[in-house]
Amino acid sequence: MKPNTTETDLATATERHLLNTVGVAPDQAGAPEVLQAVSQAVREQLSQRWVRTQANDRATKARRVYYLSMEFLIGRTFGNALASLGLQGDAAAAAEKHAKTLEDLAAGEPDAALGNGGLGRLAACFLDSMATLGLPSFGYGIRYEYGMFAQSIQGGRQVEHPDSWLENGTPWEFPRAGIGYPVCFGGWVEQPALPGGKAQWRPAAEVNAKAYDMVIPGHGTDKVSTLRLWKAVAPAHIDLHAFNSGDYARAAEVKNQFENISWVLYPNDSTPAGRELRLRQEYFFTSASIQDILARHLEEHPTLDNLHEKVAIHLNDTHPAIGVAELMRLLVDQHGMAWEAAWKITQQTFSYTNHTLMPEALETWAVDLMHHVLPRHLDIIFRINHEFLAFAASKKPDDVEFLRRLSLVSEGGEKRVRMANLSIVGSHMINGVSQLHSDLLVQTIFSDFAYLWPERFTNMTNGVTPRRWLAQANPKLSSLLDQTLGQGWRLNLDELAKLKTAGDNSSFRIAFAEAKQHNKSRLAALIHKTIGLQVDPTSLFDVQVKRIHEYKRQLLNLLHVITRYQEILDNPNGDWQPRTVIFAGKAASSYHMAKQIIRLIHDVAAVINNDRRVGDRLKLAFIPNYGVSVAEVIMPGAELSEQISTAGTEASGTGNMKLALNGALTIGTLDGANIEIGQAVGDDNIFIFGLRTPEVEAQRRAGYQPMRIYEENARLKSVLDAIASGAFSPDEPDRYRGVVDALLWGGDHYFLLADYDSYVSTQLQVDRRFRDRDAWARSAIANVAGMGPFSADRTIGQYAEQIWHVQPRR
Ligand code: 26V
Repeated sequence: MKPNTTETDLATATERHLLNTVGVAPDQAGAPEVLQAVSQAVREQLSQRWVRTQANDRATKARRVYYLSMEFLIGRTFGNALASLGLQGDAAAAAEKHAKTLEDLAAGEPDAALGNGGLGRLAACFLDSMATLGLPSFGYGIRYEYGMFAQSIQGGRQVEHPDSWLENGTPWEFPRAGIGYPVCFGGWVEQPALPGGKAQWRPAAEVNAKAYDMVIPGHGTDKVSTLRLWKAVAPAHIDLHAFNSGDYARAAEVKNQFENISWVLYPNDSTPAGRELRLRQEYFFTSASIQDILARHLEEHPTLDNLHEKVAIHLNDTHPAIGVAELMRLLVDQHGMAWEAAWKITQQTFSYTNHTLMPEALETWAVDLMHHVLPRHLDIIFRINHEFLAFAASKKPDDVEFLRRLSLVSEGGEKRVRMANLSIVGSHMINGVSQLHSDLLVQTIFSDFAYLWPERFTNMTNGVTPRRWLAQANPKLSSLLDQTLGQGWRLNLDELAKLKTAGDNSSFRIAFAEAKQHNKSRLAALIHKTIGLQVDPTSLFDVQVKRIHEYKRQLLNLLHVITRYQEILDNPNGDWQPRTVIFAGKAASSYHMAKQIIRLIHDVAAVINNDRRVGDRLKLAFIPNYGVSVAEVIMPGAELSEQISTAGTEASGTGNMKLALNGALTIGTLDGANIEIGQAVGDDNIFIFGLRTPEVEAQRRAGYQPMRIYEENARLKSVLDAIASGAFSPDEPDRYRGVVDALLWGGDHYFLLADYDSYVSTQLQVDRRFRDRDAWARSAIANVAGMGPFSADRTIGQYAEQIWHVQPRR
């Protein structure tokens, strides 16, 4: 929607900003300066929308939703902001004056990579949908100075580099000088002298949380939303003594002790980081956010008694779960509310999404640590637990094990606070992120809670924003869709269903295939630019891009690659369908096995890509530094989407949705959202293989024996023997012993060997389908046509209606 302001002439504004804001003579401006100036011109227009949106919400005293998340994986903002304002044409003209294209400019913007993977990117897609649906909403998080590390590959190994995305500032944030809150840590609690009296927290330290707002433009609307990020700042009075006495080093050290809270994103994914600093981060941003929420409420309402009627707070996983105790503390200790009333309000205010079933990823904090960092909150958690267990005991008298499992505090060894349990007890709604995942939550890890409160558990299948993942990332396909369907799909993705018959139209199929070919060439160019490998752009582009994790089974994919390699050598005159297998993804810096898998991919690639006997029939590429911007090039160029996690382990997946939306066919297990994708695109248009969740469970119980599979399967044996004997690491033959041993002797926890045969034979079906280019195009089109339900607009619409009870204002 084009803005109706007095200055739509972006070119004029750009020249003004070059001179007045950037400080450069317009004829001297290079791409970075022009990017800065255009961004400033765009920022002005967003700022005006922002002010209007906020004024409107204040005037109507709107009920608002607050999305609390440790991570927001935003990526770049420039292109998205232009699209939302309908200013791409004007911006291109402004850039043209300086002999630049929009692509030249956009490439200079660093990604805002304030997240690890799926959970963080989902939060960013949700912000886009909340703004677009016009929900009165805020995201709240941390303004990390350093986001997700940058990955380079040296000698086949991952090397991590700091991501200093703020080095040159960002035009998309607005520091809010007037908005800050104290956040306290440590100290002790003075218990009340008389029963019914008040506890007093005497903290040992205090840090300031300072607000920085990022503007989140909506599409097809004047509404914008806000992502408020907190930066930790040492209080001004801090150790003035050291400073005054000239001990600057000591003064700096003390300052750092406070400010390090918002320095760096924890680069772990799905593994508990039992570090005190992370607990401080969680409390820091949660406390600041809730203080801000209460302050806003009290500006519009005389009392906190109606908080739950005006405020919905969503916990994105358990990372902000301490908010349950913090809201209780603020209501009871600071605002003098009675405990019972405060608890009712708290439960009605919070809701919680779980994003993983992996037991090792469920957060717990040692009681001793919590006592040290947040003594008052620990007291509050104990009281919540006491009352909760009394309630639970009334439902199943005499079942001690039941109570033990429900308790917010685990006993047996070191006592720990279970943040998922706290989140459930403190929330009125709890959801998983795909139908399978939500069902498994209720049947497995949360079954005792579901017994108490079945009505609190629900499903909200994830979605992705079609603005970034189709309109922006794939202009070629988008313009074909515009010609065929009109432009409405951007705001109503269900319109893609109209493509269902388009697959029958041969000229549409040809145009569709041309768009894919264009995007494959773009991806091939990225591969060449980043790793110097030439790939055949007519080969089948087979893509697995996501965090590197054992449960996602990149290694299973690699076993297939090696199988194919060996078979090509055995049968050099066979009629092989040429393939390019593409990987990208980061491994947590401390995750040894994941890093070994990256190294193995590189070692295998070095052998295959240089084997003249193979030629173009098989190529293996690892694209370094996977992130949002790299994904925007990969997704449109993919033909086959690898979604091969062990059934029951991937909560949902969202890359699966982005790839299918861009016309890739999925090869996948019946896991996470793959199941719903299959239902939406039809069984003929997806390649499903492998064990199902109950079968995995049954084999685990019966005693799974990977060694037997190895002994009985010559093809598999030959692949594993090659890896184990150093065929891909001749300079160090034992390098991958550990990787193979984990499968053969370590129990193959993720059932790679069990699924191997089914996977390899399904890959042959993929080849066969691909050779019939017409049939492939029909299936690819059916995938795009079926993706309507996987818009984040659908997901957010459901959250708004069923959990948050906030009204869209579109
Ligand atoms: C845990 C931890 C533990 C401490 C260190 C930092 C850290 C960071 C993230 C996590 C939890 C990661 C959970 C996660 O990303 N789950 C993914 O969520 C996606 C969105 O719902 C979903 O599509 C993926 O299937 C799921 O793996």
